[in-house]
Amino acid sequence: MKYLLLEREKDIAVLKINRPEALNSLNSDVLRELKETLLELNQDDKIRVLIITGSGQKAFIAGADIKEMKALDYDGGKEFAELGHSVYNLLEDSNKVVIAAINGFCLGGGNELALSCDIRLASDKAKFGNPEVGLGIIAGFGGTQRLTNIVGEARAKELLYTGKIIDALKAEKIGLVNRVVAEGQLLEETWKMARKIAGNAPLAVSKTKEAVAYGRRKGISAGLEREKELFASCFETGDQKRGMEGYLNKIDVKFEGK
Ligand code: DAK
Repeated sequence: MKYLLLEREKDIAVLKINRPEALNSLNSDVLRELKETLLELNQDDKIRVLIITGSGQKAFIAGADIKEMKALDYDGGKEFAELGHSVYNLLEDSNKVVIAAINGFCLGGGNELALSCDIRLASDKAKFGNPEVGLGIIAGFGGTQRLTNIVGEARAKELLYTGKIIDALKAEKIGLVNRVVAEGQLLEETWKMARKIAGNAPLAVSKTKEAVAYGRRKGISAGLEREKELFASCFETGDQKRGMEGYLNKIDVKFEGK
């Protein structure tokens, strides 16, 4: 792969967008590589948590590649949108927990990619925004929907209509990111969270992710119904027996994902 670096350590993988000369902006080659890698990772049952970050000190992802987009016509725009949406849906629906470690500029399509992840941790140097309307386009990689779901309609509209850039503390204040940490500690803190999640019962974690997504898509009543079914299905797993025996006998448990 030309633009991605993938590392694995036991049950955690780190995927780095590696195009620092263009602030890790997403051209169609980067998006195609992302799609291929996410499809492969989804088949890998050993990986439980995926961390996504950007290469270099300056940017997580400074958006979709403006140089490439400039030449697009309607059909080209549609093709680009299909590709982008397929990647972002793969992230959102991944059977892994996906954590974005946001190390710098997180703009446009970069912010939309972060919004497709389960959890966002940001360095105190990170900057966020969706400046698309200043370029004559909309936040078309899911931004109008996911930003609204995550920060609420009023805040999403303000960001999407003004295109303004906000700092990490403001992003934390409005719920765009889970937590802000000192720049030098971003990866360490992200790993800590990843290990904590990876140490829990994998099926229980992925069923939780499924229940949350189900309710978001189909509404709360359907989500509550689905939650009941998923809860019941936990009692068919060995990990439920292991987890509860471990608790009652005061011993640490190694979950097996079965
Ligand atoms: N695209 C292409 N190149 C980029 C880029 C981008 N988004 N962002 C930065 N670069 C390149 C710069 O052109 C420069 O390249 P050279 O001139 O050295 O060749 C290099 O990265 C370093 O950037 P700067 O020299 O500009 O660095 P500064 O520190 O001065 O400024 C900056 C950093 C992040 C403030 C600035 O680079 C900037 O404003 N970048 C653009 C940010 C932006 O507007 N991002 C949003 C892009 S629009 C779609 C749906 C959605 C989208 C697209 C399609 N469909 C449904 C089809 C999404 C659109 C977007 O994301």
